Amino acid sequence: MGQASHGTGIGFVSLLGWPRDKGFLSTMKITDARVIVCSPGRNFVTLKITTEDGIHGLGDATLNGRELAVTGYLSDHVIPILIGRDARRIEDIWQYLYKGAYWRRGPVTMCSIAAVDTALWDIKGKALNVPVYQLLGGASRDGVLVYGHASGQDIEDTVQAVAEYRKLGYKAIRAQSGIPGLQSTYGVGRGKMYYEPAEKGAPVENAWSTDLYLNFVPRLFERLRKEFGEDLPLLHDVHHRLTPIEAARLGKSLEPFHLFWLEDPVPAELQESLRLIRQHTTTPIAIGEVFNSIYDCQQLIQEQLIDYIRTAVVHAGGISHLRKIASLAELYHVRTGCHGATDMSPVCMAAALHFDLSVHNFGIQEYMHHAEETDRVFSHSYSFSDGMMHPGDAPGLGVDLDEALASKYPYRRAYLPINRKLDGTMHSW
Ligand code: EZ4
Ligand code: CO
Repeated sequence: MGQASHGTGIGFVSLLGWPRDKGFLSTMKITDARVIVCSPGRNFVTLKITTEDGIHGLGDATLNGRELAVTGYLSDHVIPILIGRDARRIEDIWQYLYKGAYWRRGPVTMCSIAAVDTALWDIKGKALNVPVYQLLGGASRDGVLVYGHASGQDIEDTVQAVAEYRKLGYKAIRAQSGIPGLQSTYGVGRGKMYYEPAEKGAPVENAWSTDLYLNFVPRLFERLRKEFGEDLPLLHDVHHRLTPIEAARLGKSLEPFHLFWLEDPVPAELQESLRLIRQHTTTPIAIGEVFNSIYDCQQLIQEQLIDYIRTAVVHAGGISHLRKIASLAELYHVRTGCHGATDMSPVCMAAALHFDLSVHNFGIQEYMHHAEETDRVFSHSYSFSDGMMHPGDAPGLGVDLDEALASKYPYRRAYLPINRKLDGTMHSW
């Protein structure tokens, strides 16, 4: 029943007696949905849903390095069962795709559901002529605090990069630095204002030494505090590279420099491992950019093992699911800190900003501005000023996709780097 009976006039009468195919109001049927893959600076996957009244909505579906798996999931398995559904029933469609798949969770599934969910929020905003944040309860703050990425080849280079970010108005800054003795490290790449780790061809191989890293990082932050004083919020991303006891040592050694957060100190599949880190340090912990559901962070939140939850709209089931994660987190004094690197498209960035502006327990938003080609393909109403961002007041998400221009940037297979210890052992990147 459901879709097939729409408009036939033969009503299915449920056990409660309500003719389910009629509903209380008229419907707004989905008439078309398409996946647009483009590579303006880097690869992006976007879902575009159109309704019978001509309104369209966009959802980001980009899964860095595994983009076409999501494209196939959407085109082959989701779009055929979306056509004809009522675009206004966002929660019901979310549950239809989640429960209806039988198979639970996973990045490919959750990215696909996220894309549909995000596009439907965009459509609802446009249909009601309001920005999405107004549908989410309205603004809880005047603007969204963001942090930028400063990086350098060595400590002095990084000090300079942080100074440049301050000049640009940033009120919070993540600092990553090259380490003497290692050819490359996470977060230090092409260009000062921009870090895009995915490369064409086979994955680049980085070399790693935990010993060199652990000795080096406290020196970086000692120098940064000396230069910039006590008040500048500083962040650092470990990028899943330590064991729990190593992370405990790092957190402890960074305490004098009171970071805003230490990100992904360990790979977090083993959630109880965070207990060990917590026993040793008061450095705030942020985790979750690779998580795709509330079940991935339930223990971390309920045991208060983290301070910031980093799940992103595109990778964790869309605006609807992220709100549930935030509500759980709110109970436990955990705040949000959405992933916002360049491998999430401006559609995701806009969705994150609507979420950030509205959700009560917002903490901070990562912001790494996109390449110029990206911004030309995805024009957007969000803006940055004086360290803060705002999603703008355009109806819906406030992002448009120029499909003609997008078609000039065809997909190019690219991979994130891999990481090996100095003796060749495979390590987390
Ligand atoms: O390396 O998004 O905090 N930000 C990050 C990112 C990730 C990339 C991987 O696709 O860790 O820069
Ligand atoms: Co990170």
